Amino acid sequence: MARKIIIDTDPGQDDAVAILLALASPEEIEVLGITAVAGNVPLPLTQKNSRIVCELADRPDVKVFAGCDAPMKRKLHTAEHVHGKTGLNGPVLPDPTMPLQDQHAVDFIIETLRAEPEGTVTLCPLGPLTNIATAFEKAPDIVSRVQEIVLMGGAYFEVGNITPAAEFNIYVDPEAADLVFKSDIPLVVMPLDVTHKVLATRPRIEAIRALDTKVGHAVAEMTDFFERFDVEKYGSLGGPLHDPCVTAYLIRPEIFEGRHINVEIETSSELTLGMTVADWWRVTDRAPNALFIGSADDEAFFDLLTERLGRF
Ligand SMILES: [Ca+2]
Repeated sequence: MARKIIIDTDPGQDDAVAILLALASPEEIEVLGITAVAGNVPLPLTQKNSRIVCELADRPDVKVFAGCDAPMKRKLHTAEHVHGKTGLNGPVLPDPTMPLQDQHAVDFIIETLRAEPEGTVTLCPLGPLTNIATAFEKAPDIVSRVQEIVLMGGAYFEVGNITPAAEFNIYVDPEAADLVFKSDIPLVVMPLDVTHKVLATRPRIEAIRALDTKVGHAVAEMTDFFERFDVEKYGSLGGPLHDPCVTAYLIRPEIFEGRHINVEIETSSELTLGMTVADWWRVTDRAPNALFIGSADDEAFFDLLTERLGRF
């Protein structure tokens, strides 16, 4: 049976690929809705980009909701320097014609978790955790109803990409992340430690372009755009595909390996704000709260991604 999920997202080229991978995989994943949050770019763009991606997938029926436009307690930091001015720079895609839902994303999350049988809905945050934490704060009764949270965020060995100590999604709203990591919900975390091993190298991008479809060209152009920035920044062979690790995990968890450990979020230090303090070596007796992924079979990941994108 397909797993029911809500994708919480701030597209973002890699968010777009994660959404496409989910929508291409109905045997494993049923997308109940997409909730947009402010992150890589401001909310008016992330909700619009979410709809652009659904239309690219020929899925105007997917419900897209706009959520929080700023972190719980802080000013929004965005990442146009990575994703471009629109957040989806690279391909030229038409403005969406499908509607944005009237309901607030936070209320959709609450309503869905209350309506679906307990323990059957997985949350998939691909951006700052503001919508999720706000829903938990507003409706504490839904916390125990969540099956699992599979999220992209954090880093341990790769440390930080927005500050020397912090990964972007966690840094933008550390209070929200803290609330989620303390929720007692089973967590699967895709930190930079794994996403930096899943690189969109030139041959992999060309294999996707060679699908010679609307989606194949768009994804190749998105990863082209991403690659220019990341290759320069990290000196790597290609740009990391962060967010698709989340949806790939739902389809083929055996691609990934990690440790069940304690992970806590720094919320007060100015120097290390948003750091994911991961007890990888188990040097404390703090209780494990997350499956913290450290590696992936990157060949298997790109085989899966290319095969699924070829379905469009
Ligand atoms: Ca994202």
